[in-house]
Amino acid sequence: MESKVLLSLGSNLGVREENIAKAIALLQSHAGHILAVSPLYETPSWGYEDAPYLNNAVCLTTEKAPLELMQTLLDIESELGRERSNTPQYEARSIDLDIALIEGCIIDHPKLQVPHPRMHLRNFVLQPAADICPSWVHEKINISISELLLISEDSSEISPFIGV
Ligand code: PH2
Ligand code: MG
Ligand code: MG
Repeated sequence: MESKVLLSLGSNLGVREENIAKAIALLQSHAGHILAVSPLYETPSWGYEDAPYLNNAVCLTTEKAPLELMQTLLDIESELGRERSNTPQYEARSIDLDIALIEGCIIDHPKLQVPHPRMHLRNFVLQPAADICPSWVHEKINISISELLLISEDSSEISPFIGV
């Protein structure tokens, strides 16, 4: 069965826009069919002190089951040089690929929670998501992405990324 998925992409290590472009190419070949890609945003590191991120959002359809899709995302992260230490704290990463939403789907599994439990609190997820799927209704909160952005209490300033 095909499902529609909203992904949040982020990078704050290395050549960030290259990492994100390569991730999108790998998503297209390994994860599913890409429907929409949002613009890139420069965003301050949320939740910890670190270099600023580039973030964007991708909407795709996939034949993969959620845990299988998650494994594909982890494989793409490794292929792009993502290194993970065993600490629970956030750390700089070349690429982070998170499942934000799966249409009509709620998952509470030890390895995967959908909707992503913090997506509605983060402008760096909501703003790019609002660019490509503003009317998608959050499956747990029952509020659209565009409305979630309007009522968001995240005060972080995110700005369109112009590049160099
Ligand atoms: N990801 C995090 C933690 N903090 N901050 C920004 N701006 N963008 C991110 O993608 C991000 C973050 C954990 O995955
Ligand atoms: Mg993340
Ligand atoms: Mg992640």
